[in-house]
Amino acid sequence: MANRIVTLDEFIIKRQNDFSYATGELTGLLRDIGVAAKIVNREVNRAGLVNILGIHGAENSSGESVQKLDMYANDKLIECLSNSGECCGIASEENEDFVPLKAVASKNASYVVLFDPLDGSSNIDVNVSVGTIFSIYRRVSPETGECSLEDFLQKGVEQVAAGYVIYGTSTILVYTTGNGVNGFTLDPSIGEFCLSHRNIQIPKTGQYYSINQGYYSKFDLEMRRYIDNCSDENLRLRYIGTMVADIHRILFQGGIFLYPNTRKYPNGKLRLLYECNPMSFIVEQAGGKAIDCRLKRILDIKPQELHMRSSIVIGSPQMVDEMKAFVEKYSANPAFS
Ligand code: P6P
Repeated sequence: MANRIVTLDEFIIKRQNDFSYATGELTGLLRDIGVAAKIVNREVNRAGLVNILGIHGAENSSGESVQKLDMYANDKLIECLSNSGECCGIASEENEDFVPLKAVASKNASYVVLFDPLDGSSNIDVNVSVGTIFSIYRRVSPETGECSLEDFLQKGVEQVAAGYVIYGTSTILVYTTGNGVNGFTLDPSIGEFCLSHRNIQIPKTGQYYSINQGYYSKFDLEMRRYIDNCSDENLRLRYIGTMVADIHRILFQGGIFLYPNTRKYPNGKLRLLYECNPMSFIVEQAGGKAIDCRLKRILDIKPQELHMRSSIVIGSPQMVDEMKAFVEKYSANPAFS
């Protein structure tokens, strides 16, 4: 039947054979993330009504003031993952260090989850889309004890699953376990994420480029020349200021998103572990590419610390290749010539 509803739970269970580890483990994790997303969605939608807007007063590990909704989303994700029994630890943009979780059952949990609980939080107060980004690894430390930092500092190629939720005109959860990318739209009338975008394939090229043009004078020469070229090619600039929303558009319509290194952020602003790696896994699984401004594949970067930043160029494969050719042609860096 063409229009039969397929819920996220049903889809995960049907596809758990794709997952090379013990069946059921990933199902539990993804289900719990889906529950957290529904709870966060409810509060994001109510944020304008309930007094949870405004600055929470705390600061996160990157020295940015934390909005109350950030903390709420963070707490809900930790709570839901603690219940799963499959997660032995989490790392979050909002937590300085990783947080070991005591497995609910006596079993020793096998996975760690990293997340940005509410990406684009500066947009919350002005009703612009925000998102949640998550990244799942199988632990590498002995399953008998607590998780350790090495479980979290794995290369992006080691991810077993990654996804995001975009809280926009509708709430959509997009995820991959390494066998393609699928999207689920939340139907509030039944409280279920329902399959809405099967086997997402990013267009090979596109008409959009997404970058904070305000930093133009602070980019390296080759980046400024590439941006000029985008303008010469009559590409359209779209920049929301929420990474999830900017890349979600590109995933469906084609294009390229760039957050290069600047003077303020010499290694780029976006965090490797819970922003760049999961978004890169998803985009690569949809047929796209993701590199940093030194032209290194994002998923091959060895993390040095939890909140490590990276520059990123991500999107349609032909456009990323064109940008790479530009850097190789115009960069003064001998490494590229
Ligand atoms: P800028 C949001 O704070 C965020 O982490 C990403 O979601 C977004 O792409 C970027 O920062 C926006 O940064 O410097 O353009 O405001």
